[in-house]
Amino acid sequence: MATPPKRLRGAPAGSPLGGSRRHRKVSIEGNIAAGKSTFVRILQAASEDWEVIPEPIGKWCNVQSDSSDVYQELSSSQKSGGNLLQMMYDKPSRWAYTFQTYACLSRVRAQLQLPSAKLQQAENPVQFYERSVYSDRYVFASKLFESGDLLETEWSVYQDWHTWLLNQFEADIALDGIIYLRAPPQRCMQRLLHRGREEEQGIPLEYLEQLHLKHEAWLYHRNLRLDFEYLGELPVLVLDVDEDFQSDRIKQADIVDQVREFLTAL
Ligand code: UDP
Ligand code: D5M
Ligand code: MG
Repeated sequence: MATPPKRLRGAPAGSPLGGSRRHRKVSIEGNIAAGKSTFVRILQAASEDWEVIPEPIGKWCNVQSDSSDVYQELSSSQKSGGNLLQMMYDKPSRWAYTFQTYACLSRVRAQLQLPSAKLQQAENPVQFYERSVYSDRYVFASKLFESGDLLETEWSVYQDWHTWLLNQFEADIALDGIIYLRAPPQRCMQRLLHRGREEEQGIPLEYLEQLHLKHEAWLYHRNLRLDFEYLGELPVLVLDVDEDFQSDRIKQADIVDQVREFLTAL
């Protein structure tokens, strides 16, 4: 199911960030362990014109300082800022805000990433991101505020800088479309356990259910109040990924066809 495009966004043709040919920017959204990374690997292999920017989860699990002179003199234990993902799951009331600042910084960087030289030569270049600055806010931060892990003041401060920052960068980070990988929370839980990422082993089904409702309101029912005007009109392709697609070549080909069709309309 795809909603029709109402308005074109993204870096204008000829902009330094857009390259000589204007590339499309599409975010892949979905619950934890819905299958986003698996999905983008399939896209990466499907076309020379498509480039994937993965979620920087490695950075969140091993936070590093910068490469200043002071940093060079630190011992390796001093250098490691720790596993922020683990810290957030262990004590969300302490670490949720810090996590949101770092997640958003990584995503802004990702969404500003210039297309590779190869992509700049492509006929119909597309960059796919695993999640976006918008899921950070409308799925995770919003949920963490509702559960009391972000305090009222933290949530206000977060929204203030998030809106300001994205408005400053809008021309360069704006998306052209979203692909929503839709799966029941129980299926995501099954995949999460199968993946076995250590930091996530204590996640209860209830958390996935809450995140699912956020995704549904935002991308399926589309009745979430959004602070960025263009976002409400952005084309969304909804793909049902309840059934396994990782080991089904026919399903994968069908998914790629649906993505191609979606892209032609952007
Ligand atoms: N997975 C699966 N079948 C699928 C898609 C994914 O078994 O059709 C598995 C995948 O191998 C991984 C887990 O589900 O072990 C979560 O997938 P992924 O990391 O792609 O999810 P993400 O968190 O990135 O959405
Ligand atoms: O998502 C990677 C992991 O990171 C998963 O445990 C969810 C978590 N995550 C991602 N973004 C956020 C924000 N903004 N807040 C809190 N937690 C977040 P995966 O879906 O497994 O690829
Ligand atoms: Mg992933």
